[in-house]
Amino acid sequence: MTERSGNDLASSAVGTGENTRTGTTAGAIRQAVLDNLHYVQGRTPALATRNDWYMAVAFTVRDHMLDRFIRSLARLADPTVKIASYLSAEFLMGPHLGNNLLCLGITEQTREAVKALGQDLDDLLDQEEEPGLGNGGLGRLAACYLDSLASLNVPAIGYGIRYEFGIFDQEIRDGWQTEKTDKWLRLGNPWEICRPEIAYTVQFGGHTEQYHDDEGRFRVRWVPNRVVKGIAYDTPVPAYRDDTVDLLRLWKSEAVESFDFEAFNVGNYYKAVDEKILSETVSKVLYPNDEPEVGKTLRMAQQYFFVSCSLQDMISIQRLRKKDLDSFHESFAVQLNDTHPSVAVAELMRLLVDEHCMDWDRAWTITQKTMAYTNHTLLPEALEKWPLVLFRRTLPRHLEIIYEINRRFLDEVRQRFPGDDECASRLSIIDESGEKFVRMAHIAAVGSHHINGVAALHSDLLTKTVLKDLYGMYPERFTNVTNGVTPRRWVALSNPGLAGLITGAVGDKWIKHFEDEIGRIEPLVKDRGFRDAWAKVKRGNKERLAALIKERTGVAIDPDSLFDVQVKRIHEYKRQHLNVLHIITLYNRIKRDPRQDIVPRAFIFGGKAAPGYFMAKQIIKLINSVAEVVNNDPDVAGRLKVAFFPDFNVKNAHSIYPAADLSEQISTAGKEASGTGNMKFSMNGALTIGTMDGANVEIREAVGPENFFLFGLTAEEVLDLRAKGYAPRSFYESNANLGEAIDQIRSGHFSRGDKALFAPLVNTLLNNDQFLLLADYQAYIDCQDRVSAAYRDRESWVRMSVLNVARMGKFSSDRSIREYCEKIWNIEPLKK
Ligand code: F58
Repeated sequence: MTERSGNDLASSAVGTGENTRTGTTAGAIRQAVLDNLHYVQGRTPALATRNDWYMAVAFTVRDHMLDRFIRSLARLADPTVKIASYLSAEFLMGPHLGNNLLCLGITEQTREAVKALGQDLDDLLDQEEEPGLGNGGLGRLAACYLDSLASLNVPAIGYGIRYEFGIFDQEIRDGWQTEKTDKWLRLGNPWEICRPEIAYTVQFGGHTEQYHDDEGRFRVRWVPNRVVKGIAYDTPVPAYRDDTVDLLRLWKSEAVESFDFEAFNVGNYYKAVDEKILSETVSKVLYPNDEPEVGKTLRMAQQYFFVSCSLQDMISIQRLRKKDLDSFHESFAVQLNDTHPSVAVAELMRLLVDEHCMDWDRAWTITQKTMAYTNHTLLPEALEKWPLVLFRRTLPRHLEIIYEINRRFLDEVRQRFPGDDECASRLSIIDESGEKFVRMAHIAAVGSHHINGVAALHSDLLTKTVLKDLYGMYPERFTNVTNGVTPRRWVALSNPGLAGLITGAVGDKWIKHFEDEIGRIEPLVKDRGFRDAWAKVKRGNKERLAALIKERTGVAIDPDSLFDVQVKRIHEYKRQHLNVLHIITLYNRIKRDPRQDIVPRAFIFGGKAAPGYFMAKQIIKLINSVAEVVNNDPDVAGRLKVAFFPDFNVKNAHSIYPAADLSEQISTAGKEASGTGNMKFSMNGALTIGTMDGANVEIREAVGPENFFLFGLTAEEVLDLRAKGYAPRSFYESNANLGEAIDQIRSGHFSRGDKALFAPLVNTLLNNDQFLLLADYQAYIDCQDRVSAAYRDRESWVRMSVLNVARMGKFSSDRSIREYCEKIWNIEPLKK
């Protein structure tokens, strides 16, 4: 490699194959890393920190994507191309470096290149701080979908918020969760490109005025009392081994004028600074709750802020295409990821009618042809609604527009169901039963051409429960798209051992065409050598996880034990405490007969609790309290171990899913919309113990009922039991083992004698067991006994494990995205 000047460097990069900036040999990559270390980080190798090296490698990898990124961006201006706009308040992308290397196909060369520079690629991968811009499944789904959109060559933009602080970092202190601010931008973010010139103003508050314009038309003017600016930050999202690089565009809020020099005097100067701080708070922090926040002005401001920037951006792309707004819906398919962006319905109407003088009916047709809404919950309390008073104060013009939409909608309702005032008030976008609210699911549904749930059972239950009346009104709009996860990140990247084994056996097409190709490993289930290699991969993954758990928690677990894993947000409906009741039951069996032969298990938990969710925090404390007793009891002799892995996030998940033997998917039937962790586990060869809930139903059908441990009440039985009158105490009183476990928790057996500690949890179970733990307890224990028996026959277990992976093709997010394209967006993936 020759020495080059800075100018050479700038001009040599564009579009050529084997130059020093984007060449793919180890030598070229090595030189490019050195150049970036020098020209971007401003460091010599001798003084470079690990972060400097990470940044230099990251910039090198980004350089490799830019040419294709620029070309993909240019394609957005092509008027014949329809763009999928995925609007989501959360994108939980996970670390970028490893995934981008994988997609570009330069991991091994890069490993060699950094080795020649005295660095270890795994250390540099570990250096990356992941952007935790999401709470859980919903945000991670958005990230998997972007991966699939790119890999299927669908022109797409993910629009969201560039939170300065993402989901909090979780630490465990004395068994309790504590929260630390997530300062993910502290050391710089090499993946984003700030585009200060792509900026839009967003208005808040104030009032509206009616007037007639020069042509005598009735118009409304919105006079806001606050204005902020949204700046675009662009992150490339590469296809797996293909040319498309899609766009994740996140908005950061700023003051419109950072300093008002005109009015420079002491008083106004401080006012200007205050204004700047206030403006920047809009995108400051992700709300860490897994249920909607009612009445938080800032949360509502965040939603409107990113929706308005995104729609203005689409309009400006439409202008770039030299097309008028009459064909907006032909250029954009907007997907609303839950109701968080649903103010988009009113905002698009405002932009078309108020700002672009379109007549109402035309604007409404375009809006409905543009929007589609995905629902992610069946919990009635999780359906978003905003207090009307707050809505009027923050978005006065939008409230007027919503009233007009509602007036027309209710006319339709009354025509359809004449005389049924009850029905009209249930359907109304405005809830007037008490304090007035705007029902966001209703505005989303009324303004959309399609409404979908995220698993077959969920979509079906939606039409019978929380969206029943809307279904009665618009049955043709309802459909299902079962969730999926990307096999790139969740198998190829995070489980290199398994990926290598599969590729060695059937080639590597499965990574791009999981749905069609992964089934090719099924015949190998009969191959002894393949099964042994399979078991060896799992064993290696378990050893690595055991070492990590030792390092993070101090708990030593035996890689030969059954790894029984439950990782997900902590929530009562997900029933982590049912899992705990099983642990206590096994513990009691050992205490009764310490010498009995039991299957050793390591119970691994992970997940964050919303900071204000008292019961979820109790559950974390309970897990750690039971762990303390069980892990240290000499009678147990290490045969049961319990570990709470702190700070479950995408990076940690990479180590956890591949090491699991058993996947816990034990929510109360009818509560989990889909689940996606269930898919990640099964794709990595874990067997599932689960209820008939969410996508478990479809996973079981796909992998075969004989390869799935099913237990518990069905959604229908849950409803029946509740209707009959569910008395949890009767289960407690009639089941000795259950009674014993609950009494132990209550008596302080796991809390050093502190009887008060878990009283709230025990009282809830005994008196108000909403999630039917006690009703499902015995079925769960019996099923776990079947799991243990099955695990004793390792040969058969490995066979089931292979079959699980072989039959998971359907759960690739590529399949989900193809369905969105066909059923909802009317987009054909671009042919190359
Ligand atoms: C999840 N929802 C569902 N919401 O619970 C899960 O079953 C499903 O698989 C997943 O969506 C993807 O469809 C979820 O993660 C949130 O995190 C919201 C964040 C904002 C506040 C309300 C909850």
